[in-house]
Amino acid sequence: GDRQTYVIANWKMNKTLAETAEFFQEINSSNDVTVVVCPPAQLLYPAHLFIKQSGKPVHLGGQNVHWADKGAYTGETSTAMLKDVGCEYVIIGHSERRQYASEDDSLVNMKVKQSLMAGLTPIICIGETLEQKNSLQTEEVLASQLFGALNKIDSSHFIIAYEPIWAIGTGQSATAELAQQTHAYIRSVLKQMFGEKAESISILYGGSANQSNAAEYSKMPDIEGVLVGGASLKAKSFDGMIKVFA
Ligand code: G2H
Repeated sequence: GDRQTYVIANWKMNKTLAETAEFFQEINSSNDVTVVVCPPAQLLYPAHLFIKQSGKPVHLGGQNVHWADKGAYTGETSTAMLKDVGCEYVIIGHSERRQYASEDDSLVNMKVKQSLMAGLTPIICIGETLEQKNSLQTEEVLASQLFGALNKIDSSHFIIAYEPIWAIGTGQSATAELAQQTHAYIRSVLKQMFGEKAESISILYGGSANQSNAAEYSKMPDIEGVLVGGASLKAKSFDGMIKVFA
């Protein structure tokens, strides 16, 4: 189809400057899939330089962003700052930010709006907890996260990452069949909101995705790539996943 495919690294709070340099020397990347690396904020600019130096087709993204243009927000990073150091993408509403930084859907919505205005592509994370899954609330939770995150947004220039919280960093990845079924549901909600434009929105799977399970996800009609944490830290395993989707 005409949906873009992505393999995206979310390094979370990992890596030194030296490890960052090494990573971009080692990865191979590919022109057949959009590869995005999201390092911690402090490593964005050196990462940008390492990517340029390498000549490899790798794009850069932030892991978080603030909703305001600028001002008295100690410790925060603006969309303009991300763009200034070479970012084209930004992860918004990751479950770890929802959990540890109390981000809710309305804050996610403000960040998505701000990012779209700045010309950054938001990678919007949604996903249910184990408790919600077990009480059969998955669809309800995802629909409310989508309506919340995308409230009063016309542009469909964003990426959705479905990251079931029970699968994050646990090794308990969702089966490709379950992920496909959930992605199809997510697309049906996006259709309610965006009509036919929803057909071209990429929906990525995240949650213990790795070199061995990537192939199964890649075969599914509504899975346009992966958002990868643990398995993105080693250039070799991240490369393996790029190859699967390329
Ligand atoms: C989900 C994912 C990347 P991991 O958080 O965003 O991490 O692949 O380690 O489960």
